[in-house]
Amino acid sequence: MSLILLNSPDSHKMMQKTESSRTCIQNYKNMLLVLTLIVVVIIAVQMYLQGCQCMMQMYKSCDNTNGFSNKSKEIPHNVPGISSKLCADTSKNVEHLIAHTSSRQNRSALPLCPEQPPHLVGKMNIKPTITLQEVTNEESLRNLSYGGRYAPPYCQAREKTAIIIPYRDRKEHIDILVRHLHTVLQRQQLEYGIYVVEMALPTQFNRGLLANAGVRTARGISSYTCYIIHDVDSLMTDDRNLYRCGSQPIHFMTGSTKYKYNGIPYPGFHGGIVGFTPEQYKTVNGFSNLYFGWGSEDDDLGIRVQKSGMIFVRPKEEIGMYVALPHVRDVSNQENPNSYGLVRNVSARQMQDGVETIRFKRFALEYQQLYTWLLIGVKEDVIVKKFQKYLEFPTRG
Ligand code: UD2
Ligand code: MN
Repeated sequence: MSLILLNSPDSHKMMQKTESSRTCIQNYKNMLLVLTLIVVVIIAVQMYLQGCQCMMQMYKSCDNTNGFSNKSKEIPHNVPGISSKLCADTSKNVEHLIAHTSSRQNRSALPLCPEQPPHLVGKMNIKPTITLQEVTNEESLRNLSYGGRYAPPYCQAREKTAIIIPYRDRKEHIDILVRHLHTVLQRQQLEYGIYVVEMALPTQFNRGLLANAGVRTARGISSYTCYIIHDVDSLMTDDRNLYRCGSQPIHFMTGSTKYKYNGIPYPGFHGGIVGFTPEQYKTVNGFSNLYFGWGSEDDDLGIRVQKSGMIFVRPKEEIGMYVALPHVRDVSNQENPNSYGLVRNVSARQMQDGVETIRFKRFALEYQQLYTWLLIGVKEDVIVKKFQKYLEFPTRG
């Protein structure tokens, strides 16, 4: 049957038709192929670009800062709970944070929050025995974004504050403090982020250096307008003590149960909680990095402020009262034998020893639910080497 058809004129026409429809189908197939290829290329380029971004964020998260060799880039084995996987996990959180930040890009359309936050309660009933249950306000925790960040939903905050908490091994304290802060700072209508800055063992604790590392990290994450360095064990008792900055550096504490609510222990006292604008912090060059162990880094800071032509201001006495959570002296924060000498030569080293010259290695940066956690490592001998002559001042007694 097919042979007969082939020889007829009709069969010729049909063959031509079949041939042209084949060509048509072939063209169609080619077009589809080209289109698919284009889509695949677009997707691949996008994935590549995203990959680069993640790698950059991962690198940032595990970055080391100033002066440490590449050899010391690995996470040391003696840091409890830290593994190299942490960096990958951290980068995931960074993506959330980026997504969150971009969803906020239209904040500038909101009206400015009122000068006086309308929902403040004034004096709060806080006791040194406060429990986790008593301090927890679920709603304030639900409002948070990754890394313990918050911005008022209906108005533009007047201040963007980074709370920086030098920290080591005070789990009960940090759990209570951050919950208390989230409740109060949201009532104060601040835009804020909380940074818990921890120092890896075995180095003696260094509160000033941790504050500087916290500022360096926070300023790389967002453009804060106010840095507040905060003890882990001090809770504000009056929410009119606004965590904003001013034209002069602020010492927020006018008294504490630690000092029997009896004012500050001496006139030049600047311990507990202090606040600086980025410009002020830069001008005084932050804290000294040389105070390993307990004591006097706050006095050094007071001298820096004074030598820079500024003064520390405080809120009204009744507003600046704090409750101190009880503790004993920490084993890895023994009284610093060099502090007596160091506070006597602040201006000689102020500009070479501070936030801009700090040397530390970033072991981890994690955007946790209630705060951003930073773990750093430092080498005391590397840090003090250049300043040895200042440590050799005769000690007390
Ligand atoms: C006073 C000051 C404090 C600081 C210190 C001397 C007050 C209210 N505070 O605190 O600002 O000048 O003297 O260095 O007077 N930390 C840890 N883990 C440690 C050690 C310290 O988390 O193992 C942190 C924590 O944030 C703590 C802060 O460092 O609140 C100060 O250390 P402290 O509480 O042991 O010293 P304290 O109470 O004498
Ligand atoms: Mn304390």
